Amino acid sequence: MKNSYNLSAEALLELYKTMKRIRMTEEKIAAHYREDNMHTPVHLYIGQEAIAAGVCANLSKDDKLFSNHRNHGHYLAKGGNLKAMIAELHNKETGCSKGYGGSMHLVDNNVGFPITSSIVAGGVPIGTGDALAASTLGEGRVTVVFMGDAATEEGVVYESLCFAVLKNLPVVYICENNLYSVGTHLLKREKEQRVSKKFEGILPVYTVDGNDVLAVYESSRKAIEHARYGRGPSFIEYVTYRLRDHHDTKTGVEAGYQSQEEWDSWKEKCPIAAFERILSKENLIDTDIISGIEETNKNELNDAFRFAEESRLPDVGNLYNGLFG
Ligand SMILES: Cc1ncc(C[n+]2csc(CCOP(=O)(O)OP(=O)(O)O)c2C)c(N)n1
Ligand SMILES: [Mg+2]
Repeated sequence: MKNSYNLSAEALLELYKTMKRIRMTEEKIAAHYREDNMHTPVHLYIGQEAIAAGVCANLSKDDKLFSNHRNHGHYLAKGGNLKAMIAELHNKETGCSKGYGGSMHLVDNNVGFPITSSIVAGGVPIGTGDALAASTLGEGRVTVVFMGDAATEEGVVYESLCFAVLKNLPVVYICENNLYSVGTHLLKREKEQRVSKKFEGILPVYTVDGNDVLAVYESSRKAIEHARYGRGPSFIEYVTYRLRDHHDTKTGVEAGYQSQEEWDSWKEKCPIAAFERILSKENLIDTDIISGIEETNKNELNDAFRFAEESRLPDVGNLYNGLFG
């Protein structure tokens, strides 16, 4: 049965569960990071969960997602395996990238997660090339490329967008504008706070509240359908904020480049708390249901960490396997 949001109760709850699972995973990673068992930088996704959850709810496993350094949420929302992700962060052979990649290089062909580039904007031309392959081979699938606001400052993004338009490729570019590149605010780098403005005139662009999971779901649904039915690429800018430091577990306030007022105002706009209010108004959630979801996530996370800790490191003899040569 559909409600006023035009989504079934199950679909709404699924969006909530995905966000909650990502948040709890990131919090657990943060809590264990200082123990020094994860020899990898971690770029936490806390505060941005609505984007991965809303976009990926419109993708099938065959659709491909090209991510960036902040990829944990993208991987989980795309159907990635939690145990394999946590093992990868521990550099274990049971990791989704066999322990070779660490946090910034999650790869899983089982769920349409073919490569993750930590070069800012690196995934944009690669994803565009993948969309060319999908279109040439008539595969009927869609490619989604995630990038940050700073990635839009790289020339290769213009080249990729123009090429995708020229070839009418089935690709959706998702920009998570969290206002920062490491510790530098967007307005210290660019004249405009709306990064999609730069691409107007190249392809259809949209700017959407990235902390509103329903707005994310609906806007990406339209763009993904547009691409799937041969009507070409589009670019969506989701405005959001990360509530932790660029690649550490503290906050940007503690790191010294975000003001407490700014951080507080975005904490107020937490995408999960906002959606909880909507779901409880619709009588779809209550404290018991939330506790049940939290309990499930907690158990699943404990299992995943145990699995990672008990797994073996990769064999040094295999170091050169799986490389392009
Ligand atoms: C080409 C390149 N330049 C610089 C870096 C160092 N670097 C890593 S992440 C990052 C900031 C990226 O910001 P943004 O694209 O907005 O993504 P966010 O971290 O905010 O999610 C930078 C400058 C890099 N990895 N690649
Ligand atoms: Mg950014």
